[in-house]
Amino acid sequence: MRIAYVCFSSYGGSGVIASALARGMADRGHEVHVVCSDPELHERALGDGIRRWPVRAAEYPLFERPLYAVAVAAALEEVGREASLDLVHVHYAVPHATSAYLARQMLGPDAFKIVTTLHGTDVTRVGVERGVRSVNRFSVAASDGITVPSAYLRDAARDVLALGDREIEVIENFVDTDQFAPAEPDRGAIDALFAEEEAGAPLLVHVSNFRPVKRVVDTVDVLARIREHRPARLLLIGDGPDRAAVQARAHEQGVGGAVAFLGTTDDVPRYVAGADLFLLTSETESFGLAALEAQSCGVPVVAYGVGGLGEVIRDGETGALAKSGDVAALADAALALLADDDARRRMGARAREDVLLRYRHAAALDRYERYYRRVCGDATK
Ligand code: GMT
Repeated sequence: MRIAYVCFSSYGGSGVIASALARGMADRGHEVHVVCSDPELHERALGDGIRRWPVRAAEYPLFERPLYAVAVAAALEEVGREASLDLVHVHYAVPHATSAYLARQMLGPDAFKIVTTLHGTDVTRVGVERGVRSVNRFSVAASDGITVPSAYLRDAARDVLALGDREIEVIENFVDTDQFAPAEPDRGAIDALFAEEEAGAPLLVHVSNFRPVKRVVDTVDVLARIREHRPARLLLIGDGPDRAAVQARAHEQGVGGAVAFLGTTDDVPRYVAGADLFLLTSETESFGLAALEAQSCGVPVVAYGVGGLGEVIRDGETGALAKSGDVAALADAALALLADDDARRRMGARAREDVLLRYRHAAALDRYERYYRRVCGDATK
């Protein structure tokens, strides 16, 4: 098949999934194109044999913002014309589903089929804002296929995007289980990130883009509560708008020496695999790719039980879930696991087994391939 993927370049699960899918489909012999603002950012994941189409959003003093949605449509129209596509698979509906729709209107109804994968806040937050909702609903409904990574998001999408009895396919996210694998912690490298007196203390790790929805400040509050009972440290990976607030909270709580900020890194698996526990404090999460990556490393996840996280983390088996916003309950769950090394290791081993059983890359590629064929029917060119 000839497939174009559309995704954001910024750090985020939807871009990770889109670029891994693009790579996997190219390896299976499909002709693959990727449309995004800055394909360089997905360079490592994409590799050779995939054609990149940068989005060139026009800026002009009259416009308050660059015309991103229009530029994605223009790029897709160009790919469609040159490559005679079978399928455009957009990741994150806003505004990609709209851009794909517009490109197809320009090229003609048989130009390509459109599959939209909804990822989270394109349904639960920005996708239902007043200035977006009607266009988002229309564009998602106009897609030939709709997929979501969890049953939770399927139900939410049906409800808030008013999709009626429209078929929505649940295809769970996946992880590279070789890249995210159990490994001996690099103790020297980890100790070097913290104050000297914290060396050797149990390690909690959190990875996110530090947006308000992740409630990263809560991770510091959880650490502070844990430290009322025993030593522990917290490694924060990633960057984003809330970073300064998190730093300020660590200072306020008097745990500055026990909190390290690594920023964005390509070395995420190395640090996650070295954790005793992974901490996730999001107020909503359609799936929680970071939790899946931790489980793939054999690290139990302690999280608020929101959105689709209950599908990814089996409470009491592969991790522990607490009521949303209940910092004390999260700290208690972490304390119980830190107090019992055997139980924690057993949980980590079960987490890894579960990932190998349910979330392998190859199995997800099979499912997407079957789905693409169903959507395209006999229409592949
Ligand atoms: O929805 C977002 O705010 C961004 C999006 C992203 O690009 O990372 O995150 C969503 O998609 C991920 C990949 O499917 C999921 O793992 C995240 O849980 C989901 N985020 C939210 O639902 C907040």
